Amino acid sequence: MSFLSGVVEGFYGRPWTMEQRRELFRREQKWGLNAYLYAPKDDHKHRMYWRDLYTPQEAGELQNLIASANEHHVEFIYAISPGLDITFSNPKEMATLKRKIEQVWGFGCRSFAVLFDDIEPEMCPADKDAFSSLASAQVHMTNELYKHLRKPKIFLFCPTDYCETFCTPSVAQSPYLLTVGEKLYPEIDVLWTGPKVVSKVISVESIEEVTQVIKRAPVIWDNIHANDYDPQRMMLGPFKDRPVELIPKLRGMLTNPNCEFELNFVAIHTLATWCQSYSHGGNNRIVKDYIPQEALQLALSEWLVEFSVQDPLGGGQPKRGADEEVPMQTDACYVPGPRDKLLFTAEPLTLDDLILLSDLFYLPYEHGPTALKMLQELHWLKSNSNSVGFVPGSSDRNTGKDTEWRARAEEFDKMCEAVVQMFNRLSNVSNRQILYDLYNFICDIKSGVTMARDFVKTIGRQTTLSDQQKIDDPEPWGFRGGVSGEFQRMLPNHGYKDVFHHSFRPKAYIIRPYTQSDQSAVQQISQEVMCEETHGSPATKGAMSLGDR
Ligand code: GDL
Repeated sequence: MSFLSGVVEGFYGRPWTMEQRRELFRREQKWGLNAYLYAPKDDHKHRMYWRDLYTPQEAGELQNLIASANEHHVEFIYAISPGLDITFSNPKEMATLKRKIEQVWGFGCRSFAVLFDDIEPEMCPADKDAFSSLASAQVHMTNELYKHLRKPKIFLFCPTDYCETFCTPSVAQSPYLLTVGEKLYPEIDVLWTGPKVVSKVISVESIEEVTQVIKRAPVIWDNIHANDYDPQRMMLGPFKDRPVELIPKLRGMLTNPNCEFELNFVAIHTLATWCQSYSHGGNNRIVKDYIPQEALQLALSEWLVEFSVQDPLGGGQPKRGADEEVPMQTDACYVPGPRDKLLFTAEPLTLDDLILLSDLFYLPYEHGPTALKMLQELHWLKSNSNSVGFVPGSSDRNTGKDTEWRARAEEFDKMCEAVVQMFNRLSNVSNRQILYDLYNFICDIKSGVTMARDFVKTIGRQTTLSDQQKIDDPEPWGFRGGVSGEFQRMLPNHGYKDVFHHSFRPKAYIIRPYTQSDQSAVQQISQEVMCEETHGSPATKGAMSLGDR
């Protein structure tokens, strides 16, 4: 198999079900992908209790799963992660590892991986005596297993230093990677996540560099669509910022996507489009343009169809064949009278809804265009709040600026309304499997947007007394995130990036005397401060006196 393409189930959290994995294989085959790396961090027998053999029931399930992968021409690669507690120098440990892998071999699996990601790099005293470094110990054990299995065609190794940021002092000079390059059998492939754990961009040059060191083309384990590190995010943007020219320089590309199975339609579909952009036609290589926005559009159009499928995986409401009798329901033939309430009818989900959804939950380092626009507008409305007569007596009141502010506030409100409508249509879709995977995220964004919307109304003085009461004494969804949320709010500018970018970097200021021309800027700052302190409620009096002072 020349280029491995597909999915690694390698995230933390609830592993996918067998039925979801079978569905994954169907999709992979349909979209031309060929590999699946089984590495769910929280499958006990993959990592924490790697020594334990599978029970007969588990064995049966895995055997069926592997058969299903074969039927769909998807290479099933079983990964084991013994690194948390293995003693490399103890022969019993090697025997245990072999026995475990032999069991999986017995299930019909012929491709394997040994993973050493996310472990302590410290060796125990016994290993320190036996090996010159952690890399030597890991490589020794991996080579041994590879030989024992009579050199499987596909055998992967995930180093502990699996991305550039983990390498000291650099990729080119990393003793760890140099050992891997020197000592790991050349037929064993090496996994690599790129410059970072979650890489924004993976450039051709960066791959050429690591290839030199590890002496083979890596298989990318791509975390671009992973969401196990942030419960408020899912990644619905397109596979991007990995140039198609990478393909001939790689041994494979596997994506480790969102924990929620149904949220990966876009991630996997766009990866497949990316893979198809490069193919070998006889002696010629064919490189098609890969345009992420187009790939996304294609994926979303196909995903839209899935939303109207009735309960594909058999959960939720019972599945009904066309010839099955519909159970009698008391309200099944209820027809409202002329003066009765109309029956609820669900509006169908639209492609625009899905585009908006993807924009709101795009990629780790990037928001989609509409989300960006909403953030920019909110920022503008907040920064120009003095244009709406916020400061009594301000000369801006009812001027062109005031009109512009109100027009933009109205536009912002419409964008917020579109999010609420999207939520309503999503919550009515037939495919409850997708909905349930989406639910927490769409609830969260709806609350976030509603709060922003209320805030803008407050600045525009469009709040009623009851709105004001809600702001003064909010329900718990007015201050979300629990203790973690509190921590975030207490940090400068609410986040890690800003803590390091703003607080600890020296800055140069020019100090000069105050002049008359500074007045409006000073008043604006004082308003913003007061606004923040009162969580958005107009504190005009205080702001006035502070600004004036
Ligand atoms: C990681 C883990 C992976 C996890 C991902 C995103 C690798 C090789 N390992 O470091 O299990 O899902 O980050 O949180 O990527």
